[in-house]
Amino acid sequence: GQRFPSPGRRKPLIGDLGVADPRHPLLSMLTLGANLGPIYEMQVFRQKFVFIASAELTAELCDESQFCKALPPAIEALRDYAGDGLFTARNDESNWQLAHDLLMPAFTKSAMRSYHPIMLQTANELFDYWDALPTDPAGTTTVDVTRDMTKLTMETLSRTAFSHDFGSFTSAEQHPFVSAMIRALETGRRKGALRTAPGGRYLTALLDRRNAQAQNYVDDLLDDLIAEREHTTDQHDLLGIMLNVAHPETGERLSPLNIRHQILTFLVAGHETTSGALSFALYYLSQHPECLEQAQREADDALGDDPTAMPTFEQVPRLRYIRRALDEALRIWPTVPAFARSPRSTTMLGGRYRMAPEDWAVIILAQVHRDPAVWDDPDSYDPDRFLPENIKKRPAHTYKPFGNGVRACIGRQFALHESVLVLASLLHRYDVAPDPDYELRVDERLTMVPKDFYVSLTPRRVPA
Ligand code: MNH
Repeated sequence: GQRFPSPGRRKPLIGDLGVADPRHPLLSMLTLGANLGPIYEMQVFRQKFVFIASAELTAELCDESQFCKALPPAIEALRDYAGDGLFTARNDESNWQLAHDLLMPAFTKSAMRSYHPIMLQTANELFDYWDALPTDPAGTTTVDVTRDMTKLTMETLSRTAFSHDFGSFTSAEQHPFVSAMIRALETGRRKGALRTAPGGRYLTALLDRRNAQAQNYVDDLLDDLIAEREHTTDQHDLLGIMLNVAHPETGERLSPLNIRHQILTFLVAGHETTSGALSFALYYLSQHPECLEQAQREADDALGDDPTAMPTFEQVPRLRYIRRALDEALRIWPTVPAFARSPRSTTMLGGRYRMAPEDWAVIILAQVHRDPAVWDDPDSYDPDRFLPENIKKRPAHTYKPFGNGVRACIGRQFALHESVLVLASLLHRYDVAPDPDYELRVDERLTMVPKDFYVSLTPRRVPA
């Protein structure tokens, strides 16, 4: 077939394997793919990967009439855990439509209204947890942002979706599920890379064996979550809907196995993504005093004199600057760093590149979101890029942190509501100071999050 530019010199057998950092495959693309143009490729063993770096080709791939979601090897490998759950389901698998139809009502505006008090309560527990940490004489405390945002989003998700308390704030350590999940995702990624290697079957079996303990832990946790609710009939959360609601037209229900797949999917998709978004937003705000000030002023104007006040449900969507600060953080660091697309029938992408239905291309979001054809000074942080008048000036499909079309993120409103609510409450309650020596480093799992990122928080007082 057709060859696209690729970084480095391809070696026999392993192909381009040596050129990318195996711990940061997608981050590697930001440097390796920097000068390769809008489309490039890498070959790992016998598997060829095609990458998309330009906004123009992305826009074309986002045309749902011609293209659809694809499952590249790393996502395909996750099917060993998440099966036909929403995220890893193939487009034509009947459980996708069934679960999508059943679960959409859990993501409507009125559903968000019912989650709002739980989100507030969970954020309050995070603040109480921070307030109980040791402080310096000025009352300032230093917090591990990504670790603690992960506690928060994990807890919010498990309480809203499964009415289950993970007890995340009772220990400084991360919840064992989080480490087990990271392990499983890492194993999945390696399995994806090794699938076509010589001895690949043996190597993937070895990886599975090394992951067995983490896998058992996750399995037990899923069993417990289901057992807690098995004999109840309520439909007030995601789990209740999955256990007790039949499709209004077909009368079909989710199978017990599929419910396990969905629980795991939501536990994984629903927390680290949002935690990363919150952490990157706080990183950029802490680095840009003028943005921080504007965000804090917006929170203060909405919430008044009491530093512990939090937004009402109706106030959250009106916190426009904080929302823009978040949108801009997700532009520079889209926490789901890539998604893949296939053509519905053989076509010429960009009028030049032949793609058949069995082909797929991986959109590298961080590259696309920094395409200089669309974004001025693309590496600089500027929330005002998301002012309505500026959004209008850009072509469609140039900003895709939540994916595209029918397979786009079902949790988008959930994530945005939670993030804006938490940022506003946090900035109203504390003054935020960055660690002056911190240089942003990014950890890559299935998602991207800032690494070892700390800020100093000083509780604000009611003005005299
Ligand atoms: Mn989410 C799909 C990004 C928060 C549950 N999510 C996707 C996709 C992207 C994405 C991109 C599409 C991937 C693809 O095309 O292969 N999601 C995010 C980001 C955040 C996020 C950047 C936070 C910020 N996601 C959430 C939350 C939940 C969630 C919160 C659940 C409460 N996401 C999903 C599910 C899917 C998905 C489920 C799969 C949807 C489908 O295919 O039907």
